[in-house]
Amino acid sequence: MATHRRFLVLAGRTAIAAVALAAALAVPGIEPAHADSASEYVIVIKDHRFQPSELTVPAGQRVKLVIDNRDPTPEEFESLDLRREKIVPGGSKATLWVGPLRPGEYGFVGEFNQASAKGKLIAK
Ligand SMILES: [Cu+2]
Repeated sequence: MATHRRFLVLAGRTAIAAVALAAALAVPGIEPAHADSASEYVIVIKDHRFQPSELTVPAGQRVKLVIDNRDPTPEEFESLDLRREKIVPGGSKATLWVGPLRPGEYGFVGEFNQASAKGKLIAK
């Protein structure tokens, strides 16, 4: 009986852990309900350059970035400042969320073409 009860306690803990894990894993997929096209910013990659290379976004709120890679080759959007990196295959778009950001400048590069693909986000 004692063994059985211990099993139930363990099973209960495992279930709680599983639920907690599922919740934790689900978090990156949850986007704020208020986010819409008003807070969406498009950065085009063309000829291994970002257009625009400087982009002003609102501080203090989540910002949706759409990286539109119009080159035929893949690029990796990478920002140590924003702690983001994302590979964007040639001819495709990728979405990433950043922020809420403190006011300031946040550099980013195209890791596969760092000589030309450079830019920064300015949060105001
Ligand atoms: Cu990288």
